[in-house]
Amino acid sequence: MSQFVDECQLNVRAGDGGAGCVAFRREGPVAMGGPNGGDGGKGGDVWLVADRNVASLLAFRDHPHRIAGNGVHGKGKDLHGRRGEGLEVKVPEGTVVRDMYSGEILADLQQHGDRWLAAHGGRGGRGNARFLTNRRRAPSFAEQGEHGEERWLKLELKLLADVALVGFPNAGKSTLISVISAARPKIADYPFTTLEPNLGVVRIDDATEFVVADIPGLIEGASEGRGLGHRFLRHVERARVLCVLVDLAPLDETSPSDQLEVLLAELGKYDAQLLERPRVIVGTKTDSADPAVVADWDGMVISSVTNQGVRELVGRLASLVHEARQEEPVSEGRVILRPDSDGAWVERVDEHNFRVLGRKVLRAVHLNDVTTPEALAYIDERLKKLGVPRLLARAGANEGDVVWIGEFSFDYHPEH
Ligand SMILES: Nc1nc2c(ncn2[C@@H]2O[C@H](COP(=O)(O)OP(=O)(O)OP(=O)(O)O)[C@@H](O)[C@H]2O)c(=O)[nH]1
Ligand SMILES: [Mg+2]
Repeated sequence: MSQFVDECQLNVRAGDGGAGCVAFRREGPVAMGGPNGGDGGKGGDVWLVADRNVASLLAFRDHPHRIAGNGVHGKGKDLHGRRGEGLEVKVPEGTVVRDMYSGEILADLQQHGDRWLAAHGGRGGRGNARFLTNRRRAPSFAEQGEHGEERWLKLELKLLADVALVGFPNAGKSTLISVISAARPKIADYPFTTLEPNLGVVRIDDATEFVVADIPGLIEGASEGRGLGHRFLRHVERARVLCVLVDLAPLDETSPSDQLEVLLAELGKYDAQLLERPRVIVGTKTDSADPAVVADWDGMVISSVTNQGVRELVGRLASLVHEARQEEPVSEGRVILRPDSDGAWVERVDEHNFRVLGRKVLRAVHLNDVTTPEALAYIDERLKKLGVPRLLARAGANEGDVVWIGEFSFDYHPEH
């Protein structure tokens, strides 16, 4: 039943932070005044937000990349760069987010409004004005902007039907779903062709999407377990809207009104609340039906062969689904937190190579210009504050070993 699980890959990239600026005030005759380089703006974050109007992961199939805006670089005269624009990616309720490589579950976005920070925007670099100290009157360096986080995610969704097609065997349910969605169930001119439910996603545009379930035909007595229908009434139970198909050209010539009566009775016997569910009743196969029968039928009609009435039916279903979604109570959206790994740790790569990990440590090197001695001294100070020398000593590093932080490497010199 893998078709009930929708899956896709999603690449999220947060914006890069803008770089800090190195600049100095000009004060009349004084060639160089104090530092006034502004900070870079923070890069935009990418959030995943559960939205009940999205029904599937189809939107990501062909377009798996989602990118937030970069922060703007700082300028002189203490001008800070603007923040990058954040991005909210709408996903269906019930979407489970995994890391694509490890498979680890990162978030479970259950209900409308639940949100999860998928990629952190890079911090903006600080301008040289921030590095002014008594000892450092004319700081000649500023921080780079931090790269925005980028990662591949795997999204999974158990599809739930918004609309259930209900009708006698052979009423044309599978044919209809094949016309309005990409589902391709088996279709044949004998009853009980469909043995397992089929789901199809009807996508009108980015904002309107719903899932339709084509279930095996119901017969009289289904609610007591006759035929195949009983097992599948569960799917009907969870659907927001019912679409009852009445065959206007039935093989056994059961009249449309008799069909409708039996179908509604079976639904009601299974669960009385199903009769309260919004529903559309539609006569099928108008193209091959007796015109007198069609004329007698008081309600919507379709032909999946000529497409007559199909567009109207889809529109009607979409608006009932939309109304039903709006009526569902919305609780306060939760923010799904992700474990914070701000601390630093050391991994031994091999005998003489060590790798230091942790967000703050990586930041200290990535944000800074590693080419000027002044900036290097500043990085050294930061690493000491974060306890990196102590961690290296504890991990067994010796004089002359190589220490990797991000893309940079340093020789290790223990403190005396
Ligand atoms: N002329 C005509 N035939 C149709 C139309 N819709 C379906 N049929 C035919 O009716 C027969 C049954 O259609 P299905 O879509 O398999 O019916 P079903 O409701 O899924 O049947 P079960 O799966 O057995 O419950 C097939 O031969 C279809 O080609 C229609 O609009 N016009
Ligand atoms: Mg069928």
